Amino acid sequence: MRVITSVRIMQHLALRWRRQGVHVAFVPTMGYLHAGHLSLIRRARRLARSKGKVVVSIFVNPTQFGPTEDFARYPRDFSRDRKLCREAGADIVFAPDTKAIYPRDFSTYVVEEDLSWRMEGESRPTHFRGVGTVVAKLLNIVLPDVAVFGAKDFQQAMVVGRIKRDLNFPVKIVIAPTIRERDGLAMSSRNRYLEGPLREQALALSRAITKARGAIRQRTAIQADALRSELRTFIEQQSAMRVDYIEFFDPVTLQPVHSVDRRTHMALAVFVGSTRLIDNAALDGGRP
Ligand code: PAJ
Repeated sequence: MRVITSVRIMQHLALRWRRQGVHVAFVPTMGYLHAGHLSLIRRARRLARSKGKVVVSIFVNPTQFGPTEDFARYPRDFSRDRKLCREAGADIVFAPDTKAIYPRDFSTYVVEEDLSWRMEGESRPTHFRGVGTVVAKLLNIVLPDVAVFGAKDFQQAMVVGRIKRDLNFPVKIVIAPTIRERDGLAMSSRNRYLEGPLREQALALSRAITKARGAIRQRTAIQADALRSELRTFIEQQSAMRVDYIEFFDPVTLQPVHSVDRRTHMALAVFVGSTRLIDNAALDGGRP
């Protein structure tokens, strides 16, 4: 496995692979890897097949963090990440520094204008502009045939899929399932912020999904507002928890629904102390 930090070297290698017909599978990440990321890398390994190449990028992208968010303290551990990438079957770790991706007079952004407004986009107004821009850049540098994203960030995966279609990126977008801890907590690099009793309280996110599933199993359709306030009360029983949003929506259009049923998708964002966690699931699924 090779580590590349130069944009030019990475793109030259990608162009050479393209000329040679080498199949490339790509997993973009911000590092501090956990089992969720590793499942994406293993999926990419299978997609690339034995003769193909797997590229993992590690880049904490400043443009997707708001001014009051955790960019500076976002966890980083490059030597551990590098080892994990090798073990999971990566061929290349692409780890550029900020200057390589954003030169001083950088002034071009990719803004998706339909799926981005609600949920994460409403709470984090410049977030998807940063994600769209860096993902577009990474796709142009790595030139993959397929890129793997996690369902953990469902809205992000949908926004990326729309950008790919709208801007004709010649790449296939694959969405891989959310990997969870044994007790249901969705894996996240931010879980490391959860100290003491906060770790236990954070279970309220996945439990809220389980509760919503239970509710629709008992009744055929439920008013979204009623279910939302029931779940908000349930979550905020925990002293350190504050709900940012709970949304029920159509999984294709991301349009909110008034009446929740088995076809509905649920997403939520909750502050656990000062850490903001997100989770989501289809309401007709098994254990979240
Ligand atoms: P990051 O949060 O590091 O996540 C990288 C990829 O791993 C994303 O596709 C995310 O959905 C996926 N992922 C995270 N936790 C997961 C879990 N528990 N199960 C399955 N997949 C999981 O998402 C980003 O970085 C950035 O926004 C990025 C796309 C790299 C652009 O900067």
